[in-house]
Parts: sequence; structure tokens; C-alpha cells
Amino acid sequence: MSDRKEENAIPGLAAQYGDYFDIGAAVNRRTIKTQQQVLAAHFNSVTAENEMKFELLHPQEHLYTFEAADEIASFAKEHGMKLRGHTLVWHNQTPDWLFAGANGEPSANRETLLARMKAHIAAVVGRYKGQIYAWDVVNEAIEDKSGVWLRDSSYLRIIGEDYIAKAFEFAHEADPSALLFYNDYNECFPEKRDKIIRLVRSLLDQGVPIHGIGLQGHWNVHDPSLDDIRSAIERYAELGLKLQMTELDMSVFAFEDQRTDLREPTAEMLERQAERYEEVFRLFRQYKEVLTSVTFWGAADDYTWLDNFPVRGRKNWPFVLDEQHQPKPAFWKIASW
Ligand code: HAH
Repeated sequence: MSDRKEENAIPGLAAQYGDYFDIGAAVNRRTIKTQQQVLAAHFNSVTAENEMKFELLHPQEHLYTFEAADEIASFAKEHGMKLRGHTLVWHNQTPDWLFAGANGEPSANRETLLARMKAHIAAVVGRYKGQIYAWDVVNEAIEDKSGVWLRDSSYLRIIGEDYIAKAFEFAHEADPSALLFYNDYNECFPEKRDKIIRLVRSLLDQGVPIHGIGLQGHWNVHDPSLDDIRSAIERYAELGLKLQMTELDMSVFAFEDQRTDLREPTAEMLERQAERYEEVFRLFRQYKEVLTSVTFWGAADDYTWLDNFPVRGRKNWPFVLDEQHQPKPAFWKIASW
């Protein structure tokens, strides 16, 4: 017997994790074609990267554009994959009309904005009722800056703090069986973590229908530390809600690193990335009772939102599958244990 990993001996990731949690990928209109095979081989859940965001679905008050989102929903159905919804209420990728006044006034009032929010949520959640099993209802409502709790946004300014509770109530009304998540990034930094916990606890105290916390997981090969990740999972789990990793990627660059000279990742980067993936997936497996899904924000290194962001002219290689859709060292670390 040979130890060599033959082409046909590549295990499917979702199958490997069948007793643990779902393995998801963010997809877009293009990658459901260009990555179709690798998606089918390794993933049993998908999330639309952009196609279900407010500005793409609802560019004008009386115009909904569902074609691209529908394509992704059909892709999930054809491949027997679960579908997560992303995202209903967010300060980005949201059209200006939503916050504009009705009669030429500069800004909508609370009542108008709540009515528009409710109409949007009812239409979108209603359309995919029974197919989208979980929604990121509110995305990134917490402020990163120290000492400030909620992010300053048009939603907060016009409606007030209860826009968050209202969003969950509207989503629950539209599909009472959908699981409703609060989703955020930098979720393992202790101060932001505690602000997220304060928000979720206050929602629970008010009886708001919230069922889970989405940890985006935009991490890199240095940060956050494994200890901070573990503490975050433990503290969030104490709230009694389900947890999901919703947007996992592992940048090969440290946050401060601005270099743009690389055409491929260095051997050292790949090794460090493999160790990091190994340790975080070991942790995820230990928390399988609360962690129900791990979604990568992409599938393979040929496409990632981190190409050219936040550093222009720089490619990134944040996944466990390479640009040819083949396993990287990190893949083998998480696929066999
Ligand atoms: C996420 N934000 C969003 O949830 C997702 O919808 C988008 O496609 C990519 C990342 C994370 C983020 C950001 O957009 C900007 C700065 C920091 C973090």
C-alpha cells in the first residue's frame, strides 16, 4: 500500500465533517459556474456573497431584482446543499432611497424606515421561505472603536436602538421556522466580543426571536490568538444560542502587512496557514454541540474578496483549496485528524 494521496483519494470536506457541522462556502453568480465541481465535492451549504444584499435585491422602492439570488438558490437545490441568507439589515451595500424622505425631505422618519424595512424583509424572507434555513438578520451593528457600543448608522440615527429588535421580529414574522442570526467581525477581540454579548443578552431579555450568533471569522495567520477564539466561543455559547462560523478565511498576511510583491504564497506562509487551520478546526470539533456550521467566505484561492482588499494590487490565498482547486497543506490538516 502506498501512502501517496491519489487524485481519487481526496476526501470530501463536508463528508469528513458529517458528524460535526456543515461545511459551507460563499458563492456568487460566477463561482457557481467556475467552481461548480469543487463546490460539489467539498461543501454542503452555500451563502450568496453579495446577491442577497439589500442594494442588489431592492435597488428602488418598488423594484425587486431576484434573478441572481434565484440562480444561487437553484444551484443549492440542484446540489442538495443548505442555503444561508446574507443579509437583511446592514449599513453597507444598502441603497440611498431607503433612508431618504418621502416628500423631498432629506431623511426618512422612524415610521417610514420601519415600514420600508418590514416590507423588504417580508418580501425577501418570504420568497425563500422553506429554502433558506438561517438568515443573518443584522450584520455588523457593533462599533469597533473602544468605548462606543452601537455603530453609528442611518438605521440607528433614524430608528433608534430598537431597529435591531424590530429586524428580528419582522424576519420571524416572515418565516417563523427560519433560524435568525446576529453576525459580526472582529468577534474574538475581547472588547468587541463583550459588546456583542451585551447586545444579544439585551435582545434575549426582551424576548426577541434570535437563535444564533454568526462569527464571521475574517482571520489571518497571526490573529486572533487561539486563546481569544476559544474564550469567544465559550462566552457566546453561555448565552444558550447556536453558533456558526459564517465567513471564515485565513489571510496569509498580518493585518499591518502591506507587501504587494508576491505572485504566490511563500512556503512559510502555507505552513503557518496549515498550522492555524489545524488548531482552529480542532477547536471547532471540540465545540460541535454548539457550533452547527462552518462557512468559508469563498471556496478556493482563485477567487477571494481579499484580492485587492484592503491592500490594492495584492492577491491573497486564504483558503484550504488552491487556485487549481487542489488541496493545500491546510486541507490535509483539517480533513484528517
Ligand atoms: C464582511 N464584512 C461582510 O459581512 C460580507 O458581506 C462581505 O462580503 C465581506 C466581509 C467584513 C468587513 C468589511 O466588509 C470591511 C471592513 C472590515 C470587515
